[in-house]
Amino acid sequence: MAIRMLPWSLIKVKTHCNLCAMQCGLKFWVEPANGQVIGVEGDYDFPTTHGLMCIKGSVSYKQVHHPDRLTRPLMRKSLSEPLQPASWEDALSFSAGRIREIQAAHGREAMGVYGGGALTNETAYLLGKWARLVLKTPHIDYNGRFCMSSAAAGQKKAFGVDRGLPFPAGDIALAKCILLVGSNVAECLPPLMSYFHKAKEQGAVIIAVDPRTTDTGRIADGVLRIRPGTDLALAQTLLHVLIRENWIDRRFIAEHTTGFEAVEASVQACTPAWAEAIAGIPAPQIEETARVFASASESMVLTSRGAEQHSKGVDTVLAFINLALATGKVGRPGCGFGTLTGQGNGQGGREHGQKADQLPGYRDISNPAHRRAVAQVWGVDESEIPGPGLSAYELLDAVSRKKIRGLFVMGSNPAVSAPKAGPVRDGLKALEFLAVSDFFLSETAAQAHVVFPVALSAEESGTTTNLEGRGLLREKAVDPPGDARPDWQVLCALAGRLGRPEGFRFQNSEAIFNELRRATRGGAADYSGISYEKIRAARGVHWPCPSDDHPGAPRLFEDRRFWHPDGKARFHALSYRPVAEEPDAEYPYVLTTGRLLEHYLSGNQTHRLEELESRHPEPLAEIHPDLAKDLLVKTGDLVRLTTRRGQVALRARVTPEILPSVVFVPFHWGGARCVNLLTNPALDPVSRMPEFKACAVRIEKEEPS
Ligand SMILES: Nc1nc2c(c(=O)[nH]1)N[C@H]1C(S)=C(S)[C@@H](COP(=O)(O)OP(=O)(O)OC[C@H]3O[C@@H](n4cnc5c(=O)[nH]c(N)nc54)[C@H](O)[C@@H]3O)O[C@H]1N2
Ligand SMILES: Nc1nc2c(c(=O)[nH]1)N[C@H]1C(S)=C(S)[C@@H](COP(=O)(O)OP(=O)(O)OC[C@H]3O[C@@H](n4cnc5c(=O)[nH]c(N)nc54)[C@H](O)[C@@H]3O)O[C@H]1N2
Ligand code: SF4
Ligand SMILES: [Mo]
Repeated sequence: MAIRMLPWSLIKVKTHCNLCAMQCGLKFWVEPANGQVIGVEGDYDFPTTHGLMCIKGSVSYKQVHHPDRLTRPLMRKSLSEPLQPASWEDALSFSAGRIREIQAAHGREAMGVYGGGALTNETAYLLGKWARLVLKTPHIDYNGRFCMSSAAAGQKKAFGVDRGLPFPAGDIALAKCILLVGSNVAECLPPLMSYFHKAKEQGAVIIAVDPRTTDTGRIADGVLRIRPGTDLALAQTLLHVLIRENWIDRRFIAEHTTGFEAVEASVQACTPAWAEAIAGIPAPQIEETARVFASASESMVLTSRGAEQHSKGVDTVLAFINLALATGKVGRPGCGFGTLTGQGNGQGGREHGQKADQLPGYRDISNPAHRRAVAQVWGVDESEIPGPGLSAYELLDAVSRKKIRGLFVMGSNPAVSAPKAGPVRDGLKALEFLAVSDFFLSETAAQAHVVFPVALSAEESGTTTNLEGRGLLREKAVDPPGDARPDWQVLCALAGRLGRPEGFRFQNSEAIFNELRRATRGGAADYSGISYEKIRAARGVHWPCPSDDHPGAPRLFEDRRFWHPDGKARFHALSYRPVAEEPDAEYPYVLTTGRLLEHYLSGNQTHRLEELESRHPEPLAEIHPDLAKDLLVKTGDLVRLTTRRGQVALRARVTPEILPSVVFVPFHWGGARCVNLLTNPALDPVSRMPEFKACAVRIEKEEPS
């Protein structure tokens, strides 16, 4: 075997993985002679991940020089023509022309913008500013609506602030009991497992709540196999037991919270027998969970999308926060409630104004004082900033109803990731103008009139904020290929063509970040004291960081002061409600959806990498042996899944590690294998999160044709 020598001149550029919210610290190996990224290693100095990464991070650098990269703008006047390479000049002028025409004929609000949690803070900030000042439309939202919106709304209601983990990841290792609800850490945030392992070594009890026993469940001391969409009943009942046994901290409740009396009354009828009937978890397991949670010196509740992607996601989050508050297990190391953020910049992406109801610094677009603060930085009158717009699914639905006639998508692939994807795709196809910026041609970009080829994170510096609220810097390692440009340059160029260049003249992404710092000053997510230099020196700075000499705030609520004006956390009295679509005679099972280790979201970045694709080349429907027996199906056989919204045929994987009444399908595939052709867009009334995790499904054996 030939030994490949690494060039002596190899440069190692410190950066972070461009996929999930772990934002693993990596060093890209760059060969200076040809400006190629030729490898990667873990960065042992990055304090959150200590050199760890997952299989995706170990090969994701291969995106940089991938032959599928978009290197020239693509364009066509109508969908009946193929996309053709075009110059930037032509693509930008055509786009500006179409936008002008649409807005002249149908009003400003006929244009919509759809962003993503993968965008850097700089791009997310600029996209929000661009939608509101250049397009002057209220309709900008982003894919995080499908991701963190329920967790964010719950934390904001209860604590007055939303930072996914209000403590550093290292605190997980200090917990003695961890309730992990709807969270598959082992596949979705693999390096975070090191903290769970450490906690276990130090005697922690881990209880997972999931309809499946995943690799995460395998390290747990117990898995509560819950019926999808019933976590609220479990949380209510855990609180019932804590109160019944007097395992609550009345002093903490009196000093640091409000609203407990109403909550106490609201869980009176929530007995373990009641929860067993709803959630399918044996009553003794619920009693035991409450006992372990209460008796541990430090207990923690962590939720992820399994608990949150429901039409009652916010109430479910609030119910689990109630548990932490009632036991006083908040605000000291090893204790607390947290949500595990998903996308690379899922945290920063929801702070800087690409969400329909927000302005930078986690400000509220309906609050006059917040609007004035941002208007001042933008140099406009407050009245120039539009009000709140439509949420992500409602925006896509407005496309179907022709209320939105033109759409600009940056950093998302809704043709695969949106619920009820059939009508969403039809809507995208019927748009008068669709522009997409991406570095690979996604299923959404394939429906566009204009595709802007953009830089990957290795090709442009920019900041992200990881799952602990730590602002990070990804350093540029190489130049973008061909004519590809950073996202922010596309926005600035279009601003010029649309006659609004003021406020969109930047030399580099650091200049945008410096404006973002000013725009966030005084907001909840205050970045004003964070700078590129400071991040470089400290390997990240946690917000809030309100001044140059402030070190950042790894732990919120340390002095048990919460962010409501009175410093107290809020209990919320809740009442149980079932999933929007319960199984019945026609659709007798529950379909739930989620992730696999090897693929990332809509798969546009991972299907192209051989090492990942070969390990998981197709979506499999996980079903229990009892169900398989009834259907006369074995692993590898084709099954047809049918819901009220569509049909999908997939191969089955028979596994005892799922509830017999449930089918699990990963959502990383588009086309006819897209599970979102089946999912239910029933929305949470507060967060507008769709019910990705539970709908009624029929399953039949499909005879090969
Ligand atoms: N490999 C990989 N990693 C990723 C991603 C990826 O696509 N691939 N995406 C990133 C992103 S954006 C996100 S948001 C995170 C998501 O991270 P997770 O939320 O951990 O991932 P999911 O697989 O969506 O769901 C977690 C678990 O919820 C369970 N579940 C389903 N329904 C229910 C229910 O009703 N109640 C409960 N308690 N559990 C339920 C599923 O069986 C699943 O094991 O992962 C991030 N990391
Ligand atoms: N059934 C089901 N559906 C789900 C979920 C589920 O659990 N079940 N989970 C939901 C969740 S949590 C999420 S986060 C969404 C995510 O769903 P999507 O928003 O579709 O996520 P991605 O596949 O990451 O799409 C990002 C697109 O932007 C590109 N991209 C990445 N980085 C950049 C960048 O910096 N600039 C630009 N211009 N483009 C970039 C990628 O190549 C990709 O094409 O899916 C949701 N949909
Ligand atoms: S995908 Fe997530 S866990 Fe894997 S290397 Fe990238 S940031 Fe780390
Ligand atoms: Mo997500």
